[in-house]
Amino acid sequence: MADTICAVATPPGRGGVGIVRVSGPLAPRLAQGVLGAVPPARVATLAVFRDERGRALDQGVALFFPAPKSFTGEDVLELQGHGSPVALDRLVQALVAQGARCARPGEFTERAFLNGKIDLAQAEAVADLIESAHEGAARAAANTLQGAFSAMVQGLDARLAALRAHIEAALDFPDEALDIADDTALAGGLTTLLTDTAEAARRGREGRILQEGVQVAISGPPNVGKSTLLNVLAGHEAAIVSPHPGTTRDLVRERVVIEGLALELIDSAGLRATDDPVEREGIRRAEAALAQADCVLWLVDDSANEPQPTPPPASLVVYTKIDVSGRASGPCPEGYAVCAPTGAGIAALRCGLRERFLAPPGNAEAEGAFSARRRHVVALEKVADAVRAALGHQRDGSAELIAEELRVAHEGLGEITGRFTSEDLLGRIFSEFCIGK
Ligand SMILES: Nc1nc2c(ncn2[C@@H]2O[C@H](COP(=O)(O)OP(=O)(O)OP(=O)(O)O)[C@@H](O)[C@H]2O)c(=O)[nH]1
Ligand SMILES: [Mg+2]
Repeated sequence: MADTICAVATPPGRGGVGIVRVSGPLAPRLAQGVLGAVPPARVATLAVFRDERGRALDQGVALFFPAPKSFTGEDVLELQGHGSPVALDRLVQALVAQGARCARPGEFTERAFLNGKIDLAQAEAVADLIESAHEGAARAAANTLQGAFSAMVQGLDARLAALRAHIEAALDFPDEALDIADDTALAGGLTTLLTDTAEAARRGREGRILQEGVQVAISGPPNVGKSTLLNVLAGHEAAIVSPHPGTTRDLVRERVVIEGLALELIDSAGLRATDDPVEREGIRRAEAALAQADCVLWLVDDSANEPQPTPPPASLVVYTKIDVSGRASGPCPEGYAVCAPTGAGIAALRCGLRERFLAPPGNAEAEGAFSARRRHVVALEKVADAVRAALGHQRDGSAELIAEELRVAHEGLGEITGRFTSEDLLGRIFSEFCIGK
Protein backbone atom coordinates (compact mmCIF):
# COMPACT_ATOMS: atom_id res chain seq x y z
CA MET A 1 0.00 0.00 0.00
CA ALA A 2 1.22 3.50 -0.83
CA ASP A 3 2.46 5.71 1.98
CA THR A 4 1.07 9.17 2.61
CA ILE A 5 2.86 12.17 1.15
CA CYS A 6 2.64 15.86 1.93
CA ALA A 7 4.16 19.05 0.54
CA VAL A 8 3.66 22.78 0.25
CA ALA A 9 1.94 23.20 -3.13
CA THR A 10 2.26 26.97 -3.46
CA PRO A 11 5.52 28.64 -4.59
CA PRO A 12 8.13 29.38 -1.91
CA GLY A 13 8.01 32.81 -0.32
CA ARG A 14 5.40 34.95 1.35
CA GLY A 15 1.95 35.27 -0.18
CA GLY A 16 -1.74 35.70 0.53
CA VAL A 17 -2.47 32.00 0.61
CA GLY A 18 -0.27 28.98 1.16
CA ILE A 19 -1.48 25.47 0.45
CA VAL A 20 -0.28 22.18 1.91
CA ARG A 21 -1.37 19.06 0.11
CA VAL A 22 -1.60 15.57 1.56
CA SER A 23 -2.30 12.38 -0.40
CA GLY A 24 -2.55 8.79 0.77
CA PRO A 25 -4.38 6.46 3.11
CA LEU A 26 -3.39 8.37 6.26
CA ALA A 27 -5.08 11.58 5.02
CA PRO A 28 -8.24 11.14 7.18
CA ARG A 29 -6.17 10.36 10.28
CA LEU A 30 -3.95 13.37 9.63
CA ALA A 31 -7.08 15.54 9.21
CA GLN A 32 -8.26 14.25 12.58
CA GLY A 33 -4.89 15.08 14.13
CA VAL A 34 -4.39 18.52 12.60
CA LEU A 35 -8.02 19.77 12.42
CA GLY A 36 -9.64 17.73 15.19
CA ALA A 37 -12.10 16.21 12.68
CA VAL A 38 -12.25 15.00 9.08
CA PRO A 39 -13.99 17.72 7.04
CA PRO A 40 -17.06 16.62 5.06
CA ALA A 41 -16.14 15.45 1.57
CA ARG A 42 -15.46 18.30 -0.91
CA VAL A 43 -16.86 21.02 1.36
CA ALA A 44 -14.68 24.02 2.17
CA THR A 45 -14.43 23.98 5.96
CA LEU A 46 -12.95 26.70 8.17
CA ALA A 47 -10.61 25.18 10.76
CA VAL A 48 -7.67 25.82 13.06
CA PHE A 49 -4.53 23.88 12.03
CA ARG A 50 -2.73 22.45 15.07
CA ASP A 51 0.55 20.66 15.62
CA GLU A 52 0.85 17.24 17.26
CA ARG A 53 0.84 18.87 20.72
CA GLY A 54 -2.34 20.81 20.03
CA ARG A 55 -0.69 24.20 19.51
CA ALA A 56 -2.38 26.41 16.88
CA LEU A 57 -0.20 26.90 13.78
CA ASP A 58 -2.59 28.76 11.49
CA GLN A 59 -6.22 28.99 10.57
CA GLY A 60 -7.69 28.46 7.15
CA VAL A 61 -9.81 26.38 4.84
CA ALA A 62 -9.58 22.59 4.77
CA LEU A 63 -10.79 20.42 1.93
CA PHE A 64 -11.07 16.64 1.97
CA PHE A 65 -11.38 14.65 -1.27
CA PRO A 66 -12.01 10.96 -0.52
CA ALA A 67 -10.55 8.38 -2.93
CA PRO A 68 -11.01 7.83 -5.81
CA LYS A 69 -12.54 11.22 -6.67
CA SER A 70 -9.41 13.29 -6.17
CA PHE A 71 -6.46 14.53 -8.22
CA THR A 72 -4.27 11.56 -7.25
CA GLY A 73 -7.08 9.02 -6.96
CA GLU A 74 -6.17 8.62 -3.25
CA ASP A 75 -7.60 10.32 -0.17
CA VAL A 76 -6.45 13.92 -0.50
CA LEU A 77 -6.44 16.64 2.14
CA GLU A 78 -5.78 20.24 1.17
CA LEU A 79 -5.00 22.80 3.85
CA GLN A 80 -5.24 26.38 2.64
CA GLY A 81 -3.59 28.63 5.19
CA HIS A 82 -1.67 31.86 5.03
CA GLY A 83 1.33 32.19 2.74
CA SER A 84 3.91 32.26 5.48
CA PRO A 85 6.91 30.03 4.75
CA VAL A 86 7.45 29.47 8.48
CA ALA A 87 3.85 28.53 9.25
CA LEU A 88 3.66 26.26 6.19
CA ASP A 89 6.89 24.57 7.17
CA ARG A 90 5.59 23.96 10.72
CA LEU A 91 2.39 22.52 9.27
CA VAL A 92 4.39 20.10 7.12
CA GLN A 93 6.47 19.13 10.16
CA ALA A 94 3.28 18.46 12.13
CA LEU A 95 2.01 16.21 9.32
CA VAL A 96 5.33 14.36 9.18
CA ALA A 97 5.28 13.91 12.96
CA GLN A 98 1.93 12.17 12.54
CA GLY A 99 3.06 9.75 9.84
CA ALA A 100 3.25 11.58 6.49
CA ARG A 101 6.38 11.75 4.34
CA CYS A 102 7.64 14.77 2.36
CA ALA A 103 6.73 14.33 -1.31
CA ARG A 104 9.31 14.17 -4.08
CA PRO A 105 8.97 16.56 -7.07
CA GLY A 106 6.00 15.55 -9.21
CA GLU A 107 4.93 12.78 -6.86
CA PHE A 108 1.27 13.89 -6.68
CA THR A 109 1.02 13.88 -10.48
CA GLU A 110 2.91 10.58 -10.63
CA ARG A 111 0.29 9.04 -8.33
CA ALA A 112 -2.49 10.47 -10.51
CA PHE A 113 -0.84 8.68 -13.46
CA LEU A 114 -0.23 5.42 -11.57
CA ASN A 115 -3.85 5.40 -10.37
CA GLY A 116 -5.15 5.89 -13.93
CA LYS A 117 -6.59 9.38 -13.35
CA ILE A 118 -4.54 10.78 -16.26
CA ASP A 119 -2.24 9.24 -18.84
CA LEU A 120 1.40 10.11 -19.26
CA ALA A 121 0.86 12.71 -22.00
CA GLN A 122 -1.59 14.50 -19.70
CA ALA A 123 0.82 14.29 -16.77
CA GLU A 124 3.48 15.91 -18.92
CA ALA A 125 0.98 18.59 -19.92
CA VAL A 126 0.62 19.50 -16.23
CA ALA A 127 4.33 20.31 -16.14
CA ASP A 128 4.17 22.03 -19.54
CA LEU A 129 1.29 24.23 -18.42
CA ILE A 130 3.24 25.30 -15.34
CA GLU A 131 6.33 25.98 -17.47
CA SER A 132 4.54 27.72 -20.37
CA ALA A 133 6.54 30.66 -21.64
CA HIS A 134 3.76 32.32 -23.64
CA GLU A 135 -0.01 32.28 -24.02
CA GLY A 136 -0.11 29.96 -27.04
CA ALA A 137 1.96 27.39 -25.17
CA ALA A 138 -0.30 27.62 -22.11
CA ARG A 139 -3.43 27.13 -24.20
CA ALA A 140 -1.93 24.17 -26.04
CA ALA A 141 -0.85 22.55 -22.77
CA ALA A 142 -4.34 23.07 -21.34
CA ASN A 143 -5.78 21.27 -24.38
CA THR A 144 -3.41 18.33 -23.90
CA LEU A 145 -4.31 18.23 -20.22
CA GLN A 146 -7.98 18.06 -21.21
CA GLY A 147 -7.06 15.00 -23.28
CA ALA A 148 -7.05 16.40 -26.87
CA PHE A 149 -3.75 14.74 -27.71
CA SER A 150 -4.48 11.55 -25.76
CA ALA A 151 -7.83 11.14 -27.54
CA MET A 152 -6.08 11.24 -30.90
CA VAL A 153 -3.50 8.70 -29.76
CA GLN A 154 -6.24 6.47 -28.32
CA GLY A 155 -8.13 6.63 -31.62
CA LEU A 156 -5.04 5.35 -33.45
CA ASP A 157 -4.53 2.78 -30.70
CA ALA A 158 -8.05 1.34 -31.08
CA ARG A 159 -7.68 0.99 -34.85
CA LEU A 160 -4.28 -0.60 -34.46
CA ALA A 161 -5.70 -3.07 -31.95
CA ALA A 162 -8.46 -4.01 -34.43
CA LEU A 163 -5.92 -4.57 -37.22
CA ARG A 164 -3.80 -6.68 -34.89
CA ALA A 165 -6.83 -8.81 -34.02
CA HIS A 166 -7.56 -9.21 -37.73
CA ILE A 167 -4.02 -10.35 -38.52
CA GLU A 168 -3.79 -12.62 -35.45
CA ALA A 169 -6.95 -14.36 -36.64
CA ALA A 170 -5.33 -14.94 -40.02
CA LEU A 171 -2.32 -16.45 -38.20
CA ASP A 172 -4.48 -18.68 -35.98
CA PHE A 173 -6.60 -20.05 -38.80
CA PRO A 174 -4.29 -20.07 -41.80
CA ASP A 175 -6.62 -22.36 -43.80
CA GLU A 176 -9.60 -20.06 -43.58
CA ALA A 177 -7.58 -16.93 -43.98
CA LEU A 178 -7.90 -14.75 -46.99
CA ASP A 179 -4.76 -14.45 -48.96
CA ILE A 180 -3.08 -11.58 -47.12
CA ALA A 181 -1.86 -9.95 -50.30
CA ASP A 182 -5.47 -9.80 -51.61
CA ASP A 183 -6.99 -8.63 -48.31
CA THR A 184 -8.31 -5.23 -49.36
CA ALA A 185 -9.82 -4.50 -45.94
CA LEU A 186 -6.41 -4.96 -44.35
CA ALA A 187 -4.68 -2.85 -47.01
CA GLY A 188 -7.27 -0.09 -46.61
CA GLY A 189 -6.99 -0.16 -42.82
CA LEU A 190 -3.21 0.03 -42.91
CA THR A 191 -3.19 2.82 -45.47
CA THR A 192 -5.55 5.10 -43.56
CA LEU A 193 -3.78 4.29 -40.31
CA LEU A 194 -0.50 5.34 -41.92
CA THR A 195 -1.99 8.61 -43.21
CA ASP A 196 -3.50 9.46 -39.85
CA THR A 197 -0.36 8.54 -37.91
CA ALA A 198 1.74 10.75 -40.19
CA GLU A 199 -0.78 13.56 -39.64
CA ALA A 200 -0.62 13.02 -35.87
CA ALA A 201 3.19 13.21 -36.04
CA ARG A 202 2.95 16.45 -38.02
CA ARG A 203 0.57 17.99 -35.50
CA GLY A 204 2.77 16.65 -32.71
CA ARG A 205 5.76 18.44 -34.24
CA GLU A 206 3.75 21.67 -34.35
CA GLY A 207 2.68 21.15 -30.76
CA ARG A 208 6.23 20.50 -29.68
CA ILE A 209 7.45 23.67 -31.37
CA LEU A 210 4.67 25.60 -29.65
CA GLN A 211 5.70 24.22 -26.29
CA GLU A 212 9.46 23.93 -26.48
CA GLY A 213 10.18 26.43 -29.25
CA VAL A 214 12.17 25.81 -32.40
CA GLN A 215 15.69 24.58 -31.79
CA VAL A 216 18.07 26.50 -34.01
CA ALA A 217 21.69 25.33 -34.14
CA ILE A 218 24.25 27.98 -35.12
CA SER A 219 26.96 26.00 -36.81
CA GLY A 220 29.96 26.20 -39.11
CA PRO A 221 33.77 26.25 -39.01
CA PRO A 222 35.65 28.10 -36.22
CA ASN A 223 35.87 31.88 -36.15
CA VAL A 224 33.10 32.56 -38.70
CA GLY A 225 31.15 34.65 -36.16
CA LYS A 226 28.74 32.10 -34.61
CA SER A 227 28.96 33.48 -31.10
CA THR A 228 28.73 37.05 -32.39
CA LEU A 229 25.48 36.17 -34.19
CA LEU A 230 24.10 34.41 -31.10
CA ASN A 231 24.79 37.49 -28.97
CA VAL A 232 23.11 39.81 -31.44
CA LEU A 233 20.00 37.63 -31.74
CA ALA A 234 19.85 37.12 -27.95
CA GLY A 235 20.36 40.82 -27.28
CA HIS A 236 23.14 40.33 -24.74
CA GLU A 237 26.68 38.97 -24.41
CA ALA A 238 25.73 35.33 -23.84
CA ALA A 239 28.83 33.74 -25.40
CA ILE A 240 32.50 34.72 -25.45
CA VAL A 241 33.65 36.24 -28.74
CA SER A 242 37.34 36.34 -29.62
CA PRO A 243 39.55 36.42 -32.71
CA HIS A 244 41.02 33.01 -31.75
CA PRO A 245 39.51 30.14 -33.72
CA GLY A 246 38.22 27.48 -31.30
CA THR A 247 36.90 29.86 -28.61
CA THR A 248 33.53 28.21 -27.96
CA ARG A 249 33.58 24.70 -26.49
CA ASP A 250 30.36 24.22 -24.48
CA LEU A 251 26.90 24.53 -25.97
CA VAL A 252 25.48 27.98 -25.22
CA ARG A 253 21.67 28.02 -25.26
CA GLU A 254 19.59 31.18 -25.41
CA ARG A 255 15.83 31.52 -25.62
CA VAL A 256 14.42 34.33 -27.73
CA VAL A 257 10.88 35.10 -28.87
CA ILE A 258 10.37 36.60 -32.33
CA GLU A 259 6.79 37.82 -32.74
CA GLY A 260 5.35 34.99 -30.66
CA LEU A 261 7.66 32.34 -32.11
CA ALA A 262 9.86 30.92 -29.35
CA LEU A 263 13.35 29.96 -30.49
CA GLU A 264 16.09 28.18 -28.65
CA LEU A 265 19.37 29.25 -30.22
CA ILE A 266 22.32 26.94 -29.69
CA ASP A 267 25.85 28.20 -30.27
CA SER A 268 28.60 25.59 -30.27
CA ALA A 269 32.22 24.82 -31.12
CA GLY A 270 33.37 25.45 -34.68
CA LEU A 271 33.68 22.23 -36.66
CA ARG A 272 37.22 21.26 -37.69
CA ALA A 273 39.78 18.48 -37.29
CA THR A 274 41.72 18.97 -34.05
CA ASP A 275 44.03 17.14 -31.63
CA ASP A 276 42.87 19.11 -28.60
CA PRO A 277 40.75 16.68 -26.53
CA VAL A 278 38.62 19.45 -25.00
CA GLU A 279 37.86 21.01 -28.34
CA ARG A 280 37.12 17.55 -29.72
CA GLU A 281 34.49 17.02 -27.01
CA GLY A 282 33.05 20.44 -27.89
CA ILE A 283 32.80 19.41 -31.53
CA ARG A 284 31.12 16.13 -30.57
CA ARG A 285 28.48 18.09 -28.65
CA ALA A 286 28.13 20.58 -31.50
CA GLU A 287 27.48 17.75 -33.96
CA ALA A 288 24.89 16.18 -31.65
CA ALA A 289 23.09 19.54 -31.31
CA LEU A 290 23.22 20.01 -35.07
CA ALA A 291 21.74 16.55 -35.67
CA GLN A 292 18.69 17.12 -33.48
CA ALA A 293 17.98 20.79 -34.24
CA ASP A 294 14.82 21.82 -36.11
CA CYS A 295 16.84 24.29 -38.13
CA VAL A 296 20.56 24.77 -38.79
CA LEU A 297 22.03 28.19 -39.47
CA TRP A 298 25.26 27.36 -41.30
CA LEU A 299 27.64 30.28 -41.16
CA VAL A 300 30.07 30.98 -43.99
CA ASP A 301 32.83 33.57 -43.61
CA ASP A 302 32.26 35.68 -46.71
CA SER A 303 35.54 37.53 -46.20
CA ALA A 304 37.67 34.36 -46.32
CA ASN A 305 39.92 33.82 -49.32
CA GLU A 306 40.25 30.07 -48.97
CA PRO A 307 37.36 27.76 -49.98
CA GLN A 308 34.77 27.15 -47.24
CA PRO A 309 33.24 23.78 -46.28
CA THR A 310 29.97 22.81 -47.96
CA PRO A 311 26.87 23.50 -45.81
CA PRO A 312 24.97 20.40 -44.65
CA PRO A 313 21.77 19.67 -46.58
CA ALA A 314 18.64 21.59 -45.54
CA SER A 315 20.58 24.20 -43.60
CA LEU A 316 19.99 27.92 -43.91
CA VAL A 317 23.23 29.55 -45.10
CA VAL A 318 24.26 32.81 -43.43
CA TYR A 319 27.16 34.75 -44.92
CA THR A 320 29.06 36.67 -42.24
CA LYS A 321 31.63 39.47 -42.21
CA ILE A 322 30.08 41.11 -45.27
CA ASP A 323 31.49 44.43 -44.06
CA VAL A 324 34.84 43.02 -45.20
CA SER A 325 33.66 41.14 -48.30
CA GLY A 326 31.42 43.96 -49.51
CA ARG A 327 28.36 41.80 -50.20
CA ALA A 328 24.96 43.52 -49.76
CA SER A 329 23.09 42.60 -46.56
CA GLY A 330 19.74 40.82 -46.47
CA PRO A 331 18.28 37.79 -48.25
CA CYS A 332 20.38 36.31 -51.07
CA PRO A 333 19.65 33.30 -53.31
CA GLU A 334 21.32 30.77 -50.98
CA GLY A 335 20.30 32.32 -47.66
CA TYR A 336 21.09 35.53 -45.79
CA ALA A 337 24.00 37.94 -45.66
CA VAL A 338 24.72 39.64 -42.33
CA CYS A 339 27.21 41.70 -40.43
CA ALA A 340 26.32 40.90 -36.82
CA PRO A 341 28.48 43.60 -35.16
CA THR A 342 26.65 46.38 -37.08
CA GLY A 343 23.31 44.59 -37.17
CA ALA A 344 23.13 44.71 -40.99
CA GLY A 345 20.87 41.95 -42.35
CA ILE A 346 19.77 40.78 -38.89
CA ALA A 347 16.16 41.96 -39.24
CA ALA A 348 15.83 40.05 -42.54
CA LEU A 349 17.27 36.92 -40.91
CA ARG A 350 14.77 37.19 -38.03
CA CYS A 351 11.93 37.52 -40.55
CA GLY A 352 13.23 34.50 -42.44
CA LEU A 353 13.24 32.38 -39.29
CA ARG A 354 9.79 33.61 -38.36
CA GLU A 355 8.39 32.73 -41.78
CA ARG A 356 9.99 29.31 -41.84
CA PHE A 357 8.09 28.34 -38.69
CA LEU A 358 5.09 30.59 -39.19
CA ALA A 359 2.44 28.04 -38.31
CA PRO A 360 2.57 27.67 -34.51
CA PRO A 361 1.45 31.03 -33.04
CA GLY A 362 -1.42 31.36 -35.53
CA ASN A 363 -2.49 27.77 -34.96
CA ALA A 364 -2.57 28.22 -31.22
CA GLU A 365 -5.60 30.41 -31.78
CA ALA A 366 -7.30 27.60 -33.63
CA GLU A 367 -9.31 25.03 -31.74
CA GLY A 368 -7.42 21.83 -31.09
CA ALA A 369 -3.79 22.98 -30.99
CA PHE A 370 -2.12 20.82 -28.37
CA SER A 371 1.25 20.61 -26.70
CA ALA A 372 3.50 17.66 -27.34
CA ARG A 373 7.04 16.71 -26.53
CA ARG A 374 9.94 15.51 -28.55
CA ARG A 375 9.52 11.97 -27.19
CA HIS A 376 5.88 11.92 -28.41
CA VAL A 377 6.92 12.95 -31.91
CA VAL A 378 9.71 10.36 -31.96
CA ALA A 379 7.21 7.68 -30.86
CA LEU A 380 4.67 8.70 -33.53
CA GLU A 381 7.36 8.59 -36.20
CA LYS A 382 8.34 5.12 -35.01
CA VAL A 383 4.68 4.05 -35.25
CA ALA A 384 4.42 5.47 -38.80
CA ASP A 385 7.61 3.62 -39.83
CA ALA A 386 6.26 0.33 -38.46
CA VAL A 387 2.86 0.73 -40.17
CA ARG A 388 4.64 1.61 -43.43
CA ALA A 389 6.71 -1.58 -43.09
CA ALA A 390 3.56 -3.59 -42.33
CA LEU A 391 2.00 -2.26 -45.51
CA GLY A 392 5.07 -3.45 -47.43
CA HIS A 393 4.76 -6.95 -45.90
CA GLN A 394 1.06 -6.99 -46.75
CA ARG A 395 1.93 -6.67 -50.44
CA ASP A 396 4.35 -9.61 -50.00
CA GLY A 397 1.61 -11.58 -48.23
CA SER A 398 3.48 -12.21 -44.97
CA ALA A 399 1.08 -12.27 -41.99
CA GLU A 400 3.86 -12.97 -39.42
CA LEU A 401 5.88 -9.93 -40.45
CA ILE A 402 2.80 -7.69 -40.45
CA ALA A 403 1.91 -8.92 -36.98
CA GLU A 404 5.41 -8.11 -35.73
CA GLU A 405 5.40 -4.58 -37.20
CA LEU A 406 1.96 -3.87 -35.75
CA ARG A 407 3.20 -5.05 -32.35
CA VAL A 408 6.07 -2.53 -32.60
CA ALA A 409 3.61 0.18 -33.67
CA HIS A 410 1.31 -0.61 -30.75
CA GLU A 411 4.22 -0.40 -28.33
CA GLY A 412 5.13 3.00 -29.77
CA LEU A 413 1.66 4.37 -29.03
CA GLY A 414 1.81 2.83 -25.56
CA GLU A 415 5.00 4.80 -24.86
CA ILE A 416 3.06 8.04 -25.33
CA THR A 417 0.20 7.22 -22.98
CA GLY A 418 2.47 5.39 -20.55
CA ARG A 419 1.07 1.91 -21.12
CA PHE A 420 4.60 0.74 -22.05
CA THR A 421 7.06 2.84 -20.16
CA SER A 422 10.27 2.06 -18.35
CA GLU A 423 10.69 3.04 -14.68
CA ASP A 424 13.64 5.05 -15.83
CA LEU A 425 11.61 7.24 -18.19
CA LEU A 426 8.91 7.75 -15.57
CA GLY A 427 11.52 8.82 -13.04
CA ARG A 428 12.96 11.32 -15.49
CA ILE A 429 9.57 12.77 -16.45
CA PHE A 430 8.31 13.28 -12.92
CA SER A 431 11.59 14.56 -11.51
CA GLU A 432 11.22 17.64 -13.76
CA PHE A 433 8.15 18.73 -11.80
CA CYS A 434 8.16 21.10 -8.90
CA ILE A 435 7.54 19.79 -5.40
CA GLY A 436 3.87 19.77 -4.40
CA LYS A 437 2.68 19.05 -7.96
N1 LIG B 1 34.61 42.27 -39.45
C1 LIG B 1 33.77 41.40 -38.86
N2 LIG B 1 34.21 40.67 -37.85
C2 LIG B 1 33.34 39.80 -37.28
C3 LIG B 1 32.02 39.66 -37.73
N3 LIG B 1 31.41 38.73 -36.97
C4 LIG B 1 32.34 38.30 -36.09
N4 LIG B 1 33.51 38.93 -36.27
C5 LIG B 1 34.76 38.72 -35.55
O1 LIG B 1 35.23 37.41 -35.82
C6 LIG B 1 35.91 36.87 -34.70
C7 LIG B 1 35.30 35.52 -34.35
O2 LIG B 1 33.97 35.72 -33.90
P1 LIG B 1 33.22 34.66 -33.01
O3 LIG B 1 31.81 35.10 -32.90
O4 LIG B 1 33.95 34.41 -31.75
O5 LIG B 1 33.34 33.40 -33.97
P2 LIG B 1 32.87 31.88 -33.67
O6 LIG B 1 32.38 31.34 -34.95
O7 LIG B 1 31.99 31.83 -32.50
O8 LIG B 1 34.27 31.23 -33.33
P3 LIG B 1 34.58 29.87 -32.51
O9 LIG B 1 33.82 29.93 -31.24
O10 LIG B 1 36.04 29.94 -32.29
O11 LIG B 1 34.20 28.73 -33.38
C8 LIG B 1 35.76 37.88 -33.61
O12 LIG B 1 36.95 38.64 -33.54
C9 LIG B 1 34.59 38.75 -34.05
O13 LIG B 1 34.67 40.06 -33.54
C10 LIG B 1 31.59 40.48 -38.82
O14 LIG B 1 30.45 40.42 -39.30
N5 LIG B 1 32.50 41.32 -39.34
MG1 LIG C 1 32.16 30.91 -30.71
